[in-house]
Amino acid sequence: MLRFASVAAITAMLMVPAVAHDFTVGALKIGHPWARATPKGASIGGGYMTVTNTGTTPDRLVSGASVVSKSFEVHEMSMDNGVMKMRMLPKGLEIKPGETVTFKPGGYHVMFIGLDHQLMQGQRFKATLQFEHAGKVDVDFVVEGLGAMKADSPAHDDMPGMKIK
Ligand SMILES: [Cu+2]
Repeated sequence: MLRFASVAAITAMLMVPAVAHDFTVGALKIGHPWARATPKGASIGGGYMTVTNTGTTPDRLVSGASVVSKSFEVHEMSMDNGVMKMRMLPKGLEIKPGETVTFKPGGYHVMFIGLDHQLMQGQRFKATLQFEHAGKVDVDFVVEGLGAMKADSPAHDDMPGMKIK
């Protein structure tokens, strides 16, 4: 009896349709926004996602805001005298027509500056992305593990994560 029940439970879990964690504004599609868990006391955190421009004209991620931080910046990582450095992009980042830009650790990313609490794996929080032409869009960031390199926790499939706000 037990054996049958556990097989049924596993099958049922596999049957749960993965609800896409994508957002759309104008011709832009934002895929799987995620953030890394932060160490205790950290005041900054990184955010990642993909942005696809399905339109025929360029657009630009120029700024944003989040419910977990005082400010939000768009950054790039670049080599400077053999040292990997991050730099704020004052004019934001262009998304060319037909292009997908991947924000990922070690590359382009957004920064949550002035965190008001520690980000913990499995949490989700609201942020607003501001694009030059498409305008504003509210998204949910899912918090992955400390040092995560990509978004792969169950919370990402909209299973019940601990919503911060
Ligand atoms: Cu940065």
